[in-house]
This record gives sequence, structure tokens and C-alpha cells, in this order.
Amino acid sequence: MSRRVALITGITGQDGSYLAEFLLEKGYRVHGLVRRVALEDPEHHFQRINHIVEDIELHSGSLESFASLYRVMRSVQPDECYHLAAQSFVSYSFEDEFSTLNININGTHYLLAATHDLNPCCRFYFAGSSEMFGRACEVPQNENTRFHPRSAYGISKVAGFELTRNYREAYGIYASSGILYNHESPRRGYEFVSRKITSHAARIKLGLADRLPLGNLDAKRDWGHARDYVKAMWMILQQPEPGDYVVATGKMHSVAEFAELAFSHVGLNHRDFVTIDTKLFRPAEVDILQGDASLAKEVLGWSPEVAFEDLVREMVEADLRVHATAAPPCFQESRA
Ligand code: NDP
Ligand code: GDR
Repeated sequence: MSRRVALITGITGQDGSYLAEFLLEKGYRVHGLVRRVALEDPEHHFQRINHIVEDIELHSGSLESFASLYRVMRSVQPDECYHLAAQSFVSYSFEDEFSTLNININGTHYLLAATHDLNPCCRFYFAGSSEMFGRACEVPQNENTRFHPRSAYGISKVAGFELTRNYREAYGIYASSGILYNHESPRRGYEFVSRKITSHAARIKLGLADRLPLGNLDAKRDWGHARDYVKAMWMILQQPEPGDYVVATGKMHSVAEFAELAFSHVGLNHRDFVTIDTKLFRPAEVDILQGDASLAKEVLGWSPEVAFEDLVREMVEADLRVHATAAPPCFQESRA
């Protein structure tokens, strides 16, 4: 039997790298869309996929270019397309609404249009987000909860979600969305609060830093492990009918609780190191997100395997190893 073919956009990101590993283990031929700059500078851009780069096939393209997505779709002819690439940092979307909307909305539209034109039997996955619920009108949120996005990022994800649904309804494309809540791992980008906290806890423990500036400590999120969540993406595309699913742990913790746990893991009290930087507050915050993944459990048979405490521990331990052996990462952020 011939191997199934998957195309992953955003393969160099956290989720793309775990999904590529997962699909390779399942016997797929895995193709990835990467930006040209990444092909030119693999040392920096392929950190998350270096260990599997010989097993996958990479194609250069950008979400900004319909022509490049069309060319890649025509050349790969995937059975399944996982569209994960995006400007994914909520905070940055306040600084550059225009590029966030352009990249996230047009990129999704281009890919759906190319799928429809060239490969209408391909199963399409869209990376939706709990940020679509934003100022949620109910807790926990499920597939029927009204959207109220609070950032250009959230708006772009609502648009991508609606485009995906419309390609399903108007053209009969097998197109599904996962509405995923925050998921983290040792491969998380340093700009996100989880990795910012665990990397600082490790660096402070190792004497490489002495404080951790944070913004809103009261925000509450439903945090899971990325490895569990990429499995849900695959399960969503294995259903007989396309559909949309909330993927979440159903448990909520504040940013302060995350920091408390991470620092306690290295024997420190977060209160001695965390400072509040008002620049890191967002113009419009999402205060509470908690998902109800009953549908995913019932229909997909999916449930999260990694508990919050184990996730935080794994990230802190990984960061202790990273910072004990390498130069600390350099990143700048003006907003949270
Ligand atoms: P990352 O930020 O780690 O990865 C984003 C990926 O998108 C990278 O591979 C990046 O490439 C690529 N990308 C960005 N802009 C472009 C572009 N113009 N053209 C081509 N590729 C581009 O995100 P995650 O892995 O965490 O998330 C995956 C998806 O899931 C995203 O769409 C995100 O919005 C969504 N999501 C994530 C959640 C989470 O908690 N992680 C929760 C809900 C949804 P490069 O390496 O070159 O920058
Ligand atoms: P989020 O993740 O916006 O939920 O989006 P992030 O980790 O950036 O923020 C979570 C919460 O922490 C608060 N916060 C800070 N955040 C950052 N980044 N830095 C800080 O210093 C800081 N201090 C407090 C934020 O205000 C916020 O409330 C992530 C991304 O992966 C999206 O792509 C995805 O769609 C959603 O999760 C679900």
C-alpha cells in the first residue's frame, strides 16, 4: 500500500515539529512548507526539526504568496494538509495588525483556494484557537460558544475558521478546524509566557539572570502539552465527516500559578524574582479561557495525557539543560 502524503505549513514551529514526528511514526510521507529564509539559514530556523530533516521534504513558500502555495500544493498533491503556519503571537498582533491579518487570513484563503482548485479530495486542517472566544460569554467554552475575539490575531483566526467552514459547505471540501487552547512544550517560543517563565526560572537558578518581568499575572489559561494536541489534529482528519472540535484540558491556571510552580521546581520563590512591567499588559486582554473538550472525547476518543504539573516540570528541566550548556537565548519583546 502506498504511503499517505501530508503537507504541513508551519513545520518549523512548535506544533509543526511534533506533528511531523507523529506522522512519520504513522508511516506518512511528510512534506513541509518553509520560508525561503529558513532554507537559507537552517542552523537557526530548523532547530525544532533538525533531527528529522533527512526524513521529510521541504518546499519554500510563503503565506503571503498565492503563487508559491499553489506551486507547492500542485507539486506535493497531499492526502492531508495541516495548515499551522501563522503569525501566532497575540501580543505582536497589537503592534502590527495589518501583517497579522494579511498573513493569517490571506494565507488560509490562498491555501484553501489552491486545495479546491488542484486537489479537492485533500483533507484540510485549520489551526483555530481559543483566542476566537476572547471575552468569552460562558465558561467553559464549547463548539457552540459565541466568538468575541480581542485582538487582530483572534480576528484573523475567526476569519480563517469561517473560510474553512465555508469551503466545506460551499464546495464540499473535507475541511475541519481544531479550536485549540494553549499548548506548550520545551519547543515553545521564548516570547510566550510559559517558556518565558521556565527559561527565566532556569537562568535565575543558574545565576544567569536575577529577575523576571511579567505583565498580567491574573490571566487564566487552559494549558496542555503540544504533543497531546498534535495527536488531536490528526484524529480530527481521520473522521468520516469533517467538523470542528474544541481541544483543551478543561483545567485552568493563572500566570501567577504557572510561575509559582516553575520556580518551586528549582527550589525558589517566584515572588522574590517576578516584577511587574506595565508595558507587558495588552490593550485588550483575554482574562479567562477554559475549554470543554467533551465532543473531542466522545467523537475522536481524544483526551490529554500530560498533566499541568508534569508539563511545567518538563519545561523547567529542559531549560535547565539548555542554559547549563548554551548561551542564553536572546529575544526582545516590547509587549506581553
Ligand atoms: P509557532 O509560532 O511555533 O509556529 C508558527 C509557524 O508559522 C512557524 O513555522 C513559522 O515559520 C510559520 N510562519 C509564520 N509566518 C509565515 C509565513 N508568512 N509564511 C510561511 N510560514 C510562516 O506556532 P505554534 O506551532 O505554537 O502554533 C501552530 C498554529 O496553531 C498557529 O497557527 C497558531 O496560531 C495556532 N495555535 C497555537 C496554539 C498554541 O498554544 N501553541 C493554540 C491555538 C492555536 P518560521 O519558523 O519561518 O517563523
Ligand atoms: P496567548 O499566550 O496570548 O494565550 O496565545 P501567551 O503565552 O503569549 O500569553 C498568555 C497570557 O499570559 C499573559 N502574560 C504574558 N504573556 C507574555 N507573552 N509575556 C509576558 O511577559 C506576560 N505576562 C503575562 C498574557 O497577557 C496572556 O494573558 C497563545 C498563542 O500560542 C496563540 O497562537 C494561541 O492561539 C493561543 O495561545 C491559544
